[in-house]
Amino acid sequence: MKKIFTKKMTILFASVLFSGATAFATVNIEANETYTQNFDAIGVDSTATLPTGWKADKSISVRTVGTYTAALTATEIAAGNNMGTQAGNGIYNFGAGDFATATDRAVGGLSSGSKSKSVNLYLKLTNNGTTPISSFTISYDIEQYRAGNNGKDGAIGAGFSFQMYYSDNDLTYTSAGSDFLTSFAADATTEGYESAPGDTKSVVSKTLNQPLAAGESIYLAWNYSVTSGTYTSFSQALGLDNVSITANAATGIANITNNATVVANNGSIVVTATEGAEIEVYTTAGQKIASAIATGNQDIIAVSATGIVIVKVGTETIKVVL
Ligand SMILES: [Ca+2]
Ligand SMILES: [Ca+2]
Repeated sequence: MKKIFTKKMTILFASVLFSGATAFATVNIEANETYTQNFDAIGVDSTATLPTGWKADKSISVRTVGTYTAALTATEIAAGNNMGTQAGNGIYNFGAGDFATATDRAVGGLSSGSKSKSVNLYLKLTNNGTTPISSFTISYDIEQYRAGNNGKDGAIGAGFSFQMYYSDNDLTYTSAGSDFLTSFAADATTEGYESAPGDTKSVVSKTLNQPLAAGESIYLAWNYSVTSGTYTSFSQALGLDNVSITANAATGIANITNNATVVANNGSIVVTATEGAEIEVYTTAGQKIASAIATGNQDIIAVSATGIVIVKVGTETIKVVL
């Protein structure tokens, strides 16, 4: 009798954990897989639920990323053709065409003079494979749903941009650089398009050089904000669409023990080993060029050498090609 009771309690506990799974929503990806997202499945509602693994937020600070954890799971407002000059600020569900019926959707933002100075779209990616991912090849479109002159007294302002960021802890976000910056020059007028989107700029097959160990997660954030300065009236409405992310397999990957892997990645050695294990990197001539103590997580060791190097983890060695 006692045993049966324990089993029931275990099942109950497991189902409670499972019902809370949406709180831990993520997009699973493994080496050599490609994930795509066109947002069309979110439908036409103003408050459309974002796809699994996606979140959004807004803030009153320009060019500022928040956190995936605290962000929202739905859009706030919808627009498409003929977006109004007085359209409200916030997190948008854009339709390419009539906002109430268009099947091609995108998500993004619109600033006002004092609110939604940043709108962020977040994606959590988890490596659910058994091998490390060395980097990501990423493509997406930024679509413009309203023109804006962004200028005081009719002058032409700075215009708006989307900048992609990344984070391995959802606390500190780092800009992914100019390859992932999409800027729109301010327009002559502030008005919607008869046929939206009025303009599209694409990021095509750019490399995000961030490795991701098996079982670990990386967070991406697309920040919509004014390109420079803090003046955000007469804003441009921009949305994100057609995201494609390929997880690149590591070259020179080696399982050197049951619980350690070594990967060469663009000038770095990426080691995942038991905490406390001694890591040493040697040239083929036997000169030690780097060393570290394993943290138990993914350790990235910068190496200036090219070609073959020898990596020693604990008592085992492996050759990798940089
Ligand atoms: Ca589109
Ligand atoms: Ca779409």
